[in-house]
Amino acid sequence: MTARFPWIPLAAACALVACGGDGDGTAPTAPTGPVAIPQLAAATPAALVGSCADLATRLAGLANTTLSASTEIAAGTLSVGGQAVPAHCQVTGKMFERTSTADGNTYAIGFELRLPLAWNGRFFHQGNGGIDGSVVPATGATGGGALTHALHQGFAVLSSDAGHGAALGPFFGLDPQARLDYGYQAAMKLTPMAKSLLAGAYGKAPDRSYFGGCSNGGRHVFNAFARMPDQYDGYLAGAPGYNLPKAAVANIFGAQRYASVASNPADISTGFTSAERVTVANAVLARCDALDGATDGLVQDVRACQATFSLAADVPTCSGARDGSCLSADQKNAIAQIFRGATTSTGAAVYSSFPYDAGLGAGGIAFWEFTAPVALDSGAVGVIFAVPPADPATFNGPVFSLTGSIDAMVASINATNASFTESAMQFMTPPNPTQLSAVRDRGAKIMVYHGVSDAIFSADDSVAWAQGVATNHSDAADFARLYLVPGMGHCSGGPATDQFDMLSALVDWVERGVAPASVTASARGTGNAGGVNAEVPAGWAANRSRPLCPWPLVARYNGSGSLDTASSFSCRT
Ligand SMILES: [Ca+2]
Repeated sequence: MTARFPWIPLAAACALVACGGDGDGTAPTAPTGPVAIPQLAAATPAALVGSCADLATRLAGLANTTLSASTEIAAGTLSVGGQAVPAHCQVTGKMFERTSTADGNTYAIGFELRLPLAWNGRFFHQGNGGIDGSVVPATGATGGGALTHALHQGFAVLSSDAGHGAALGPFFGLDPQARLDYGYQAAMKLTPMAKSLLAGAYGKAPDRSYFGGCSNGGRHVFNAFARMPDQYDGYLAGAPGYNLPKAAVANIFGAQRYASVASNPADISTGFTSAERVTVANAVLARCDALDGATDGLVQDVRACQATFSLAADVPTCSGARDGSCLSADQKNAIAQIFRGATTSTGAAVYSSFPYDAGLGAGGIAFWEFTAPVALDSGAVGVIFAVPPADPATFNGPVFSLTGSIDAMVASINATNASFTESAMQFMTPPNPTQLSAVRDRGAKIMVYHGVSDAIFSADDSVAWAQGVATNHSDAADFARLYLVPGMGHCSGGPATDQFDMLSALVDWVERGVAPASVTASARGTGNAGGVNAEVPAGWAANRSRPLCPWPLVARYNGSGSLDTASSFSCRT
């Protein structure tokens, strides 16, 4: 096989991150740690049994399931990230169709499975983003500017709407069961169905099963390893919103702070303009870029940067009118509160701090900071998470977000009543996500990635998770690793090397014992076949590469070699 990891000094990398393999794809060694972690066998290929067209009829007996169609999709009909999708069988259906006694609407868990005619023996459960509600094509895109995707690699891929359609928007939250399905129950109902369907389609159940997704999809991944650790062998979570209700309230808190300093009250983005965000990003770079040994537009040493950078001291304070090159004292106060982390009126933390990073000027930031709080977080908090839900007849998202009480919102996401027996913080979040003995002891592995410039789910919250896992498990690095992606926004984009194939690295770890000492990521500059990221800085090589390092290691410059090449950097403390 082709080595997919850059050459790095593994002795250094292994000082803090115990390595279960040599990192170059050959000669895996036995994992280390307090307990003997079993090595799972590699999946083996199989071919679809019989024709695709009659599959839906042939497998009609699956419990609580209606299969509506099975259709062969020719190779090249679909393309994802510049990669033609191989020939496969698309099976569509729904589970647990019902009429709600709460709102009278019809609900079901809509899904599709895409089954490669030439199967690699693996199942990939695709967690989708946002508030779900759509059966996103089951191609198994895994966040970042992926080099390939699971279907391309031969996985059978499942995608679902998590139990509600898109037509209702957030108002599915009026139905208690729809909330639970969105939170975690749809994934738990789909998992055995999908495995049974694959067994019928291929003549054997999947040898290995994976769960992957970014954002809300990453949240689904966290719920999967916390709630059904016996069902999956590998978990790939990007930008995991594993405290999603808290993050949504925190984002509304941010909107209220921006509104307080907006020059145009009708447009909260005027509280922190594009030019001002670039000014702050440049100030972060001026203070932090070189901390990793290379002045290259990337802040790799995230932790040192947070200890070094000061919004108050390192960004000019406007002496007169705001012109984009400075922040007013009030702006500094408001923005610093957001980065320190939203609080209630009594100073209690709502969610997480956010790290200062070089991607603050990117376009995605504006969407998450100024549009999402009124367009998305309002409905999520008010209708899907709150107990009781807001009255749809009078609910107004912008008014809710810009004038609502943060304290009341925090209370509402923790509330229950006779109809809604689980609070949002219960149904949306993984129970005990840092207690992972069940995952470890069966030989399963977890890989998490998070853009440091993500403005909606904080990389700091993922670091908190990794710290918690390390606290609970002295051998944490043998089964769970977090990779920060400097400069990257929410799942992709920003001034970053955001193209990587973490799924192949995960398979190598799960099935071959090759621990991912680093994962090579590339920029998607001009000419990138999988789609160009317009935010790659002009001074970078179009295909600049970097090692993504397992936290707490940092990609540091070796002192010589091209600043555009991963081999010039090593994962070190
Ligand atoms: Ca740097």
